[in-house]
Amino acid sequence: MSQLKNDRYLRALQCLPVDYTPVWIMRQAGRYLPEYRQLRLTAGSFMNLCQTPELACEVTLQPLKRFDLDAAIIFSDILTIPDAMGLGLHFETGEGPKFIKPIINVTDIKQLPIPDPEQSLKYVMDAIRLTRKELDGKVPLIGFSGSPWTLATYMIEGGSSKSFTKIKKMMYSNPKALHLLLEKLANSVALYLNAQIKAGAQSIMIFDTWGGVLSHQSYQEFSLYYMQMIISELIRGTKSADMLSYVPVTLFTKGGGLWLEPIRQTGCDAIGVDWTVDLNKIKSKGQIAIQGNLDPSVLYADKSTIESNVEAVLTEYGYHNGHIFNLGHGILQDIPVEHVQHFIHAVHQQSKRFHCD
Ligand code: 1CP
Repeated sequence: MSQLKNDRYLRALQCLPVDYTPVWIMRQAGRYLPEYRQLRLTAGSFMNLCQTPELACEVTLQPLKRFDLDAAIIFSDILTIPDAMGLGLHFETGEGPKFIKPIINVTDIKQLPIPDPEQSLKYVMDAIRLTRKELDGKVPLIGFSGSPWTLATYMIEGGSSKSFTKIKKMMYSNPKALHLLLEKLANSVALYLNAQIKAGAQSIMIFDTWGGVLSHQSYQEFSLYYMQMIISELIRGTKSADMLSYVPVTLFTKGGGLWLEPIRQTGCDAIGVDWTVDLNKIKSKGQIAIQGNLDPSVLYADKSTIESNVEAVLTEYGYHNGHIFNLGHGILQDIPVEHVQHFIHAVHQQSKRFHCD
């Protein structure tokens, strides 16, 4: 296995000293890049991009060819699991994801299989194996999954939602059925992530994009509980001087700023936070890593505004170890590519002074 040439991201995840703050961008491979749009056109569909390892690998590497990023994230989607469970995922042009067979009742839930990741999701593992080879130790490769709650929202709503009425109706009228679904998803996600680790993922991120729509109590019961279950089942290795012997886990609940302490108690290595969180107020800085949290819309601004907003986030985090710079959510699709360049450069340049011994 090749040596890692840039281990800043893995070091920051373990709250170890670094010379500058590592940065990567959620959804860094995607529609704001002209070369992505071009390849997506040739591939014919988004799912074809994901399911062809050579194409998924190429898309993963696209942002790294342009920018000095400190990590790569495998190009795929959180909805690969529901698709492998037989729900029939498709993307209509200009619209979000849709399922042909959404979950309607408990009978549907009972019939769902738990996918074998080396069978129906083998294309993800092949993409990881190929990308590790192509990266040749340049930066670490992140594997990922959606949280059970977030996956369940798409499976029950049948696609994207604003109000989450169908899943909330099930949550309050038939909580047992929802728990059965979440348990199946937690088992599937744990198998899927362990297979990604085995295939070569060097860090894991769990996207709980819709955990923030829950009440304080239901968040614990319907989202956090299952993420904790997954984390306890992951084969993460052991921490040692060799950064490659341990696979850290980042847990990101969008809108989860009020629940950082319960999130920390899941045993994750890093907490992803959105832009509503004041990094100044996080008490556990330096003990657990923090990823975030620039408002993605800041990247619409001019160079000096981007720089001053980067400076503000760095200053809020301060001189502690364990900061991974990122946006507070995915990059927006109409952000100019040069602005992304300024942003990454600004993080690297301006963060140096926060890391002097
Ligand atoms: O038309 C296209 O080209 C498809 C656009 C697209 C892309 C580029 C989708 C459909 N997914 C992706 C890639 C993707 N999705 C990655 C790639 C790796 C990266 O560079 O970061 C990742 C990590 C995801 C994860 C994902 N998919 C999440 C969690 C993170 C987040 O942004 O909240 C969610 C919620 C999805 C669902 C999904 N897939 C695609 C879309 C447009 C959506 C969101 C729909 C919605 O808003 O409900």
